[in-house]
Amino acid sequence: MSLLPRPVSQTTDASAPPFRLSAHSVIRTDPSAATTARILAEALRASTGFALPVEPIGTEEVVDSVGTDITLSIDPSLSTTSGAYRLTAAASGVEIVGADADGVHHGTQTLRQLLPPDNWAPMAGAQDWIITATVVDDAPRFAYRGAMLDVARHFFTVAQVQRFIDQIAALKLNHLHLHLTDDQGWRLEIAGWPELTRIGAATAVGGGEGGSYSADDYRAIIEYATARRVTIVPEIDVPGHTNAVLAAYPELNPDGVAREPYTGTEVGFSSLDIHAESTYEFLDDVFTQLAAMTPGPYLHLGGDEALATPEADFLHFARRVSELVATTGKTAIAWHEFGASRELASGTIGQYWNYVSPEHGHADKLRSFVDQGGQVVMSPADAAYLDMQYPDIATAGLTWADGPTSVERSAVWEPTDIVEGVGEQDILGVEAPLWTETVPDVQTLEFLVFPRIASIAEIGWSERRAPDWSDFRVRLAELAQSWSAAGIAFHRSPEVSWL
Ligand code: TNX
Repeated sequence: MSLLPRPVSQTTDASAPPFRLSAHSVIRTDPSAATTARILAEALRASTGFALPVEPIGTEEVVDSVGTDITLSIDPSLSTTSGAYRLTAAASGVEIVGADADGVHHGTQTLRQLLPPDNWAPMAGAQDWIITATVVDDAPRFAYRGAMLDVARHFFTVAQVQRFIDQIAALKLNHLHLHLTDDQGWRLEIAGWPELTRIGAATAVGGGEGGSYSADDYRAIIEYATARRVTIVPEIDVPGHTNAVLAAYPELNPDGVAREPYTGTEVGFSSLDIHAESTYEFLDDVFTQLAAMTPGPYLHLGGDEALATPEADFLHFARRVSELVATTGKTAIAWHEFGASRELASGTIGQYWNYVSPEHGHADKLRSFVDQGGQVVMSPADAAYLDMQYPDIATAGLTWADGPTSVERSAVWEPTDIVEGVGEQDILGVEAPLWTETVPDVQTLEFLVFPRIASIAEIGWSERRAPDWSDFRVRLAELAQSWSAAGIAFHRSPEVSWL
């Protein structure tokens, strides 16, 4: 099997005896990779039916050494790049050495791509679990490789988010941005603000019942993600996209009157009251609590499409709120509109959503984050947005970002070629967002996300090269066999010769 994302190097020796996973195989692990070992063992037990005990390295007995073990270890001297690993598969066993715990985790994802795709199928039944003798040396290009899930327009349960985490982690993505609030819903319980979830969470696009995460739910998502080396990036979108808050708390409106709940799909009509001190007291409480609940380094504060906020107010707000988030000890991330302010908290990260060829003004706003000591995350809407329609079928998705997005278009863009003056060192990484105005359920989610999520994985992970669609589409077809085995309802786009 070939690999996606493409590794730094892979050598394969078809003439050497292969590795064979068996009923005698043991997973041996360095203590600091024990969680990764447990997760690997649980997955492979489910498909192969083998016992696959997890044991510490160094407890082997000579009689045990039948050459079918998988060994996970950490060696910081392997590489200074977090996430780097080396995988060696031979008749004598599989060795995965990570530069750190992330590296071991990524190595186990490579292992699963090298095994027959049925290792993703529950109870796959008897077969030859063989890997051709191979050595993979690998490391990521960008530190931030993300997907975004909008749980505000339509709500997704903890179990559904966890399934999504498994799916992105398999592609070596390591950040999940949760868009937790929007006009149509507020999805996270905040102590002392019960109406946010009592009123603000009771709606969704199209009039569905909505939903929200309790503090325990949020913790369950965080723990699940952390075990899979995925950092949760929570977003509270302000000052626009705030109708749900304004419906929940009349006192946050300039006229003191609660807004009507909203279940449509327009954007740009709501705004917090920029001049009321109560707005900042509210936000201080929300972001302080969110920081305490979130182990990752980032809090996303939105900032997009604040079309109902006068420009001077927006600049004032951007300065204050980026400062307020920085005060929590986290690094703020904002959509690139915040770059209109030249007084952001130093180090604020900008997330770019305009096109691969920037329209007027957008590039300047992104560059402003770099000028102010921050990095950027690239999510060009016409290539990276997962909620755009496919060209061949209009059942779900939007078309505003230069029409439908083909799988090829999602795969062939280069992050450093978009905004002049924003180069490799300025780019923290890439992210593919799924907005969910047209996504009411998991089936639609998987249809839009797969296969295009593989493109962001490759662009974020693999070394820069001239895009090679003909090579990518062949590896994509192989990868999709594991999606079929896992029961993922991916879109069988006519651009790819599915196997
Ligand atoms: C724009 S681009 C939005 C979202 C919508 C999305 C739909 C950006 C940061 N915001 O509010 O859901 O388009 O594609």
